[in-house]
Amino acid sequence: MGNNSYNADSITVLEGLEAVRRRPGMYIGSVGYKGVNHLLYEMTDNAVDEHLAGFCKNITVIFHKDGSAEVRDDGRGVPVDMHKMGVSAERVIYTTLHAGGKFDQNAYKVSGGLHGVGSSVVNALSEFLDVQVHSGGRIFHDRYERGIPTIELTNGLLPIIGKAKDTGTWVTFKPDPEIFGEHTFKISSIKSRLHEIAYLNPALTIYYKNEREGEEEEAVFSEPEGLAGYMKELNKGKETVSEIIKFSGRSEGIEADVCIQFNKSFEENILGFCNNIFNGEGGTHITGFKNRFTQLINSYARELGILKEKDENFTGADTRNGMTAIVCIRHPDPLFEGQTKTKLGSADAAKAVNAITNEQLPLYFDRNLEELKNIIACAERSARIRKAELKNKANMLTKPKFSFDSNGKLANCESRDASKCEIFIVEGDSAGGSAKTARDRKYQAILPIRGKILNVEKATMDKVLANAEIKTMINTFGCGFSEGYGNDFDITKLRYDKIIIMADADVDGAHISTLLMTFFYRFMPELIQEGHIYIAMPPLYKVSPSKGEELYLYDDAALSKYRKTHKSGFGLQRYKGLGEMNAEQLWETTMDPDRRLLKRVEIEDARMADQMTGLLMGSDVEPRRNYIQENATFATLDV
Ligand code: 1YM
Repeated sequence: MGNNSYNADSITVLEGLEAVRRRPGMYIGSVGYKGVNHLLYEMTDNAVDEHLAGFCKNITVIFHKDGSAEVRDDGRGVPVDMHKMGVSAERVIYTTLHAGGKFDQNAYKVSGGLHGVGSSVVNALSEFLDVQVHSGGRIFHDRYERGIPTIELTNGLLPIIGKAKDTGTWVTFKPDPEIFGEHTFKISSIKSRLHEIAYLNPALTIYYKNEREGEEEEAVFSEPEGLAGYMKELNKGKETVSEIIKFSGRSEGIEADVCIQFNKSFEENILGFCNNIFNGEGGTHITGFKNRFTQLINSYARELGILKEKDENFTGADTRNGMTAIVCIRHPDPLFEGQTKTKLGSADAAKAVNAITNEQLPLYFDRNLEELKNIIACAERSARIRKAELKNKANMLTKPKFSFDSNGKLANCESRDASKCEIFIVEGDSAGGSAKTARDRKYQAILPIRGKILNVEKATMDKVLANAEIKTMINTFGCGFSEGYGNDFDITKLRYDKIIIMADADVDGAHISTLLMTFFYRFMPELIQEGHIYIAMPPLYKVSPSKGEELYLYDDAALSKYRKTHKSGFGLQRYKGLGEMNAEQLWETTMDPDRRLLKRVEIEDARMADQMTGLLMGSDVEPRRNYIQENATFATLDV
């Protein structure tokens, strides 16, 4: 095929990219900051694929001042030679939707959803995209605007703009405001993702640089210890009761790396990854691992005489009491399902991980009997408490408390139509009082909580359940809880469509929100997954101009914007806490469904909160203060 056939095809090519621009959500999920981040992840995924193919060791990610991002890798460079379409292969890769051709031969591609079509999707949704390919001693250049090439080719090939000593691909792109409005990269999420990629790929180094005004910083993510390093991070500040156990294997064309360590907490924290993608909703790989682990522990416990003939088996939850684990698989053709398509659904993954665990873990236990005994002791402890709890729990949780202002605390709403009801969890009695006055009694319930709720990260299960605030929350929501001792959670019983955390817009408020998110993440994760948890966004400022209307401003960015248009002649009031607002103001700014701003808590926020509580509750005051101040506004809006 010659040039003409590409020209003819190029019409359909552009139509393809136009389809992406018309329905961006279909390709990248959202047009909020998550969509913007997704563009970056598509680019880094391509670079990570090149690493997995064995050709790239370093990836650089730079956020430029103009809102663009640049990703560089030192791989082979995107192919620039003539493609059968009659133009440089690079053009085909960036302009056609299914240019994953060669990629499909890679056994394991990272791309969780787009399977190599990523580059063209990013191109279609970018105001501009600039490519430099370093290969064969030369630098090739290409550029696009909203997916349309702006560089003229010579005989179908790219211009050469210089000599290169290295090889690799450098791509700079700017997410198109026509698609994403004002949304830009959420860099805190990107940084944790880059760090995660470094843990999952121990031979890869990732350089990160932010050049955006006021945000300048640099970091290097390199984790040669891999999953073991990740485990150390996850268990930081916890008292461990076993070594880090690591094993790997291959079964049915699926590779798995598993890392396990027990600590003295009573919780279970198992992270699943498939092809470098975090599976927030778990999936078959985790199920396969859990099932086999429980079977192994039970059979060892019997073999060692710890479980007698008359004893019943440990439950799955017993055997995972105090377990942190990372299950990381590579699958040639994974299937994702669930609310957010982050749950691994491939049935063969369960079988494979089950088989690999069964083959590898006994090799470790047979050589490390003491470790095995420590781990069985965790299961025994859990079983003991479970039996004691069973009696206790019956007393604690069966009494339905659903009355008006029970304990003098909950002010319930009148309606029993859960789909219309919402509950505000308010810190402090005084703010709680204003909220009770301000609310719409028909649909809005108020649950004041006193002080800081127990840090569920640190507390043992029995303490958690004995805590008054937590008991009240479990009773009030109506759907039980899930952790450890059997899963009693039933989301269909939820009495409120929205559970809204309302805390001060300051350091302590951020802390309380973090603790509550950790609680939900641990005990009622489905509430987050199904989108029932929100954070209320009280205003930070009220401006009162000498003429014109008073205005509430919700963040510092809004204030600087306001200052630009109103040089002087306005009063400025800064709200430090909810308590400073009277009931009417509280209603207008934070509670009225027609005017308020709510931020829906995503499982990612909660996962970060979960990892943050260690930091927040630790004894190091200084890093904690820094963290909270940097992140007091972590609830960025994605509306
Ligand atoms: C900053 C983004 O895209 N790097 C990259 C992409 C490719 C290659 C190398 C590559 C792959 C292969 C052969 C192969 C791509 N290749 C293709 C296609 N970095 C970035 N680095 N040679 C080079 O997979 O066989 C698409 S992307 F289509 F050619 F395979």
